[in-house]
Amino acid sequence: MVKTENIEKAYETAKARYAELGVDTDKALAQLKNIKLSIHCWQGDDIHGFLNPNQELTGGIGVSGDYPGIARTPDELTADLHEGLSLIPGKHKVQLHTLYAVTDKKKDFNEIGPEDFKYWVDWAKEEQIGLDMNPTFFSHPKVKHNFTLASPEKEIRDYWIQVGKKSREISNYFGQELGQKSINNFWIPDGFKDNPIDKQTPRLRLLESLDEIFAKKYDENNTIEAVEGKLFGTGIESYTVGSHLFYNNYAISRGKLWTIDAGHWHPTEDVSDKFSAFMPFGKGLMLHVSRPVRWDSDHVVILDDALSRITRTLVRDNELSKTNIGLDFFDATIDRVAAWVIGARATQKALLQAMLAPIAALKKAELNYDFTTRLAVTEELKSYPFGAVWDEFCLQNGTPVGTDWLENIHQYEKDVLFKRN
Ligand code: RNT
Ligand code: ZN
Repeated sequence: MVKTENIEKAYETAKARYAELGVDTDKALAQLKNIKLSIHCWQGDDIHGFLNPNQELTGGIGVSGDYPGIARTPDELTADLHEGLSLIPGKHKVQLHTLYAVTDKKKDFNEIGPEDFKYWVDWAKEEQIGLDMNPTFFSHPKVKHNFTLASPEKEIRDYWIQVGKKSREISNYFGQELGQKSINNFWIPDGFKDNPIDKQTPRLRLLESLDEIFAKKYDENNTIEAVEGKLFGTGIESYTVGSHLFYNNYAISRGKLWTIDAGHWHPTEDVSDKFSAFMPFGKGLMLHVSRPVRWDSDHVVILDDALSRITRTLVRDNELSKTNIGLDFFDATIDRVAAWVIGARATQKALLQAMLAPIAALKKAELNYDFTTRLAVTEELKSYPFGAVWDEFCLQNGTPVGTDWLENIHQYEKDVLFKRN
């Protein structure tokens, strides 16, 4: 067990060290407390959901691993989320998918509406958290040859258009009931394994389908849509209808949010470099924080360079108020609850580290062409005692410090997860 007195001593010293640079650690702690992450429910059950859990996962995404304790029911998933959230400092949101509707009737995706998410809204009220939404356009027989909203068949498109419209009702319901804006994130898998003849018409069909879904106006204080593009998926390597440029243009021309998933780009591309190019034109961003290992592998997020670049950019460019930070990874080789905790805490650490910098002074140095100072200070900052400030954040928010939370996980495995199989 980490001793409180040691945390406090270390924090006082760290605070003094940062103050020498003109950085106010208390201010950073207060700022971090205001940032809600959108925790993805699907890490808890390998994206099975409750509507058709035996259907194979499609859309070119995949989960590997068979760690015991997977959540199989709404009560199991919410219990696991509750455990995970208790180990992540601060109050957050949870993102759902159509797949996670809770109903005892036999319902198809296009029939799922707000009434089938009452279970989640009641739970969110208890937890005092917000909910975000994602319409599900995969793992269903109506995905025909990898096509949904851009399908050449009107009947297929109409089916998925209905799913999209329903998701907006659901997201609006979340916003109304929980008193905080619900982001409704659209990602579709549509594309071709091999080189298409016609790259234009599928994109025109997607455009038309989206416009139809979004025709109805909702109060944006309750719900707003975000659109998520992709470079490729497994089995959809040659052409993705909803490419980045397509959705970038769509988001700007239709006043939607643009979703940037950290795994959806060429491995050497720095996604953080896109924020400042989009923001002057766009309404805001949704992020899917993820860790691609050589490809869009959706590994659990860790405090690495790619993550730090994302959070540093958001902090330095003042983009936090227009950015919704969601998580999107799935790993079943480790404890699924721990995966949430590791990924969320890493994201918060990266945010905090970004805040603990003399940003105004560095901007001034840059304006004065003093690139030496810029490089020297940012390098020195990397070994400043940021860990002590993070520990203090955990302490102040009543969550376990350091590796102490692992004890809770081991206990939860013993009491709950390992009893499931
Ligand atoms: C897929 C997208 C999408 C999904 C979730 C489950 O490549 O990243 O966000 O991961 O909807
Ligand atoms: Zn994503």
